[in-house]
Amino acid sequence: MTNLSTTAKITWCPGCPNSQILVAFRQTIEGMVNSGSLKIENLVACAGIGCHGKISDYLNVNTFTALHGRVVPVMTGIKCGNPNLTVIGFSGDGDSYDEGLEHVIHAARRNSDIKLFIHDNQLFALTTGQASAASPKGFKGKTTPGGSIEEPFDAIPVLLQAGATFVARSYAGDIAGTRRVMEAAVKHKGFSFTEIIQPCITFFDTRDYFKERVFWREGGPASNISDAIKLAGKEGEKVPLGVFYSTEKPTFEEQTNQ
Ligand SMILES: Cc1ncc(C[n+]2csc(CCOP(=O)(O)OP(=O)(O)O)c2C)c(N)n1
Repeated sequence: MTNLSTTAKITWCPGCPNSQILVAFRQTIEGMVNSGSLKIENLVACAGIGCHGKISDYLNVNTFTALHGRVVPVMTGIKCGNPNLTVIGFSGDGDSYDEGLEHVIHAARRNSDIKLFIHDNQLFALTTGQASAASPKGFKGKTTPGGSIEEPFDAIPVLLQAGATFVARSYAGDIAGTRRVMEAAVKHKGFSFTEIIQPCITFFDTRDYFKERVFWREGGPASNISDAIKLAGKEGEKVPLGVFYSTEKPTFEEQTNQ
């Protein structure tokens, strides 16, 4: 039986939902390996810089920790170099919506066959609580003591418009649900984008806020982008979870091998 645990000491804050993402991912991969749908030696888990990036220390698989905001080009390079690999990346809202947004959009546009998981805690956690592009308007942090004056970036509609062929949202506190979404994201052929709501219990504890508002959308993914954007849209105070869009298109790497 495959076991993805390592002996590295977990240095996330006790109770951090990053640990729940780690458990969901380990269970997803262990299940896929044990059922024969994935070979562990064919998996590469990449990570960006931030609290989320520590996940690479806690996974007994091939890993690569990229520069801040540069997890997607590293993943693309790995996949081009060896298209037989399953390439997964963990990133933060700071890492992928501030520093590295251009890479994410172009990977979606190319339908690069890589799987990106965003740990969305709506701020820069590792650097102790500055506002990120995902922080809500009014967010008070180290760089916005009077409250952020900016509207938050809503990634899912942008990624759908850019060409992502799989788009989903999950909530770290629901390990079983996150595991379901992760398995679908990993099995998807093409660019998969999954935003995982991951409250930062130290600098912006939104656990109670989200616990009351998240819900799993019934039914399957939408068959077109405008319906997918509607499915993913927040309805008043409610935050939908699930796979909003999933479609097949030729991948970037299939075409680079011409
Ligand atoms: C080029 C560069 N700029 C800035 C930093 C400093 N830095 C390290 S982590 C981080 C924020 C990470 O935020 P996020 O990606 O949301 O990850 P989290 O810590 O919230 O998981 C920043 C700005 C850096 N390491 N490299």
